[in-house]
Amino acid sequence: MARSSTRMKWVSIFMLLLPHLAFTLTEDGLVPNGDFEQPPSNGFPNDAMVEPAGPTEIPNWKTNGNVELVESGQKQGALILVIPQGRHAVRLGNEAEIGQDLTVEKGSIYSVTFSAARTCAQLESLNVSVPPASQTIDLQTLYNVQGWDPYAVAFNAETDTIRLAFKNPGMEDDPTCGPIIDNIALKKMFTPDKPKDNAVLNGDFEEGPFMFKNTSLGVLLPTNLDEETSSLPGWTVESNRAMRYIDSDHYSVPQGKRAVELVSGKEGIISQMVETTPNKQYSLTFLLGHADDKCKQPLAVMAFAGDQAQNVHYTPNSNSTFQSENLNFTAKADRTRIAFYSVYYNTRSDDMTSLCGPVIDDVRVWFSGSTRIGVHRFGIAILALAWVLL
Ligand SMILES: [Ca+2]
Repeated sequence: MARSSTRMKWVSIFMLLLPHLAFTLTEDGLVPNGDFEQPPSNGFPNDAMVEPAGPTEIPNWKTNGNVELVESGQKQGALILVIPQGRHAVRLGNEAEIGQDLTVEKGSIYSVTFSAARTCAQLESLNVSVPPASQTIDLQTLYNVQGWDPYAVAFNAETDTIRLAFKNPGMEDDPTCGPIIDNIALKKMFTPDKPKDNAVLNGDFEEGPFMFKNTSLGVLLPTNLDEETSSLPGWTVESNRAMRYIDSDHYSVPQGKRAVELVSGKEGIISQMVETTPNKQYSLTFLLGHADDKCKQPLAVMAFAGDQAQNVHYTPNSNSTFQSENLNFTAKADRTRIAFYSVYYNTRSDDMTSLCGPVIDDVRVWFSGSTRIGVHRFGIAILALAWVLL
């Protein structure tokens, strides 16, 4: 009784604290006018009664070059422009740039989520920068049939005020053939503590980039060669092609609310360097499943741990959307690389175009020796207990 009332007291203290926690968390999300739905002082270009004299100003943003507010239904030649969210977005012409100054916490890692769509250029790319960091995202690969995708890139805030900028580095014959961007959000990354009995950091993928609740396309994670600056703390996307970060609101996720879908075949490698003790035996365990996104089977991953590699096929099972896998290895050094890629290039069976693949989650690396002793001891304890009870 006393214990339950103490628990109630703690629960009520926690409930009292909740609104304050939520207040701090509201910092994560859309940047000011990050969805470009805020009307310019002279109205949206298509609503204007008279042709505007100069380029339209975009509230909260500074622009450079041919930046245009575009609207859903708007055409470019025979092509209807893709607007990722709401009614408006911006299109960046040749070498055009859009940027915004933001106040952040110096020394923290931030991840920026944004949606991008291609228009008419063949080799479209987008440069995302927070000086001195800068990354060019390849928009050439269409990951899904809707024509746009959310992406996330991370950076380290070296100052309290940063300039977040998006630039089209292209030089096309048609200067308006540039990418469309929309839905720009920022999230301060938090690095989870290293679990006691697991050498993998963020092995359950629960900490990751900002995701919009109403967006069902997941978030693509392009290459991040620097493991310290990752939208997925602990993990590195080593390859040219992206991973898809998925949520349980829109996909099947084996554990918790988030997981990673390997959508780029052998060209999409995700890895982590984990701390190990040389000559000790370890187990790499993980959950392998499907995302419930009509992905055409077979699904399989190649799992690596040090010098061990194993090809694992997903076996469809009507009772579960995932299965548990294990790979044993002996550590050769004090750091061991674990990595995964998809063996096949999969597409959705309904549109035959959207990229998909196997899902991995709950990745763990542990001493296989010590675990066995633990299970053994537990067995003895059960036997002893049974003997006492009898
Ligand atoms: Ca998870």
